[in-house]
Amino acid sequence: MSSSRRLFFALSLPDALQQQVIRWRAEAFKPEDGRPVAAANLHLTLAFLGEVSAQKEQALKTQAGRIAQTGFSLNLDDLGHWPRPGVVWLGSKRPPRALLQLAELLRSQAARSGCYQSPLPFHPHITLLRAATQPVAIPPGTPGWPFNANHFSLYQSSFEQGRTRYHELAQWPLGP
Ligand code: 2AM
Repeated sequence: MSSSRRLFFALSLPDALQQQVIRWRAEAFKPEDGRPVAAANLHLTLAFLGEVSAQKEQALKTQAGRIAQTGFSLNLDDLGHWPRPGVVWLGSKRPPRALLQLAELLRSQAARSGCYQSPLPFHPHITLLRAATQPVAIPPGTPGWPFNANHFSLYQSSFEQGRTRYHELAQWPLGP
């Protein structure tokens, strides 16, 4: 019997940017606003896959490897709060077309492989705080970090010793 894993495709944040974001976050929000996501867990999800069998995982990796997509730069200059899932997020006021195309491709490949895809429009974001279900004073802006994406990755999400951990399983380059 094959085991299944909880998987998603995402862009990871460079370590230096993770540190800049968490330093700024500590100043920008109050402890009661929500539970901060650990620096190493900051990422931008491209396609959430859910529980995936080993066989399906292999097929999704093969399809991901066929993607020929250029790299891109995005400016992390937008902030918002979704009270229902309790998420405070960092995003981009003008997400580049290449980012939207990459996510669309991964999401349609996932759907064709039988991974349920939300009908809600894709809104690229990096979750900063969770359990943010009460009103949050969102700061007027961010320092506007530029972020160059030159690869995308497949991650496994697991819950170990009371913590969510993301393990990178594979990565693929984004072209020049
Ligand atoms: P979130 O940060 O907005 O919660 C790993 O769990 C990643 O997959 C997170 O970035 C999370 O988005 C996203 N995710 C989790 N469950 C999801 C779902 N049912 N649909 C879409 N994305 C999901």
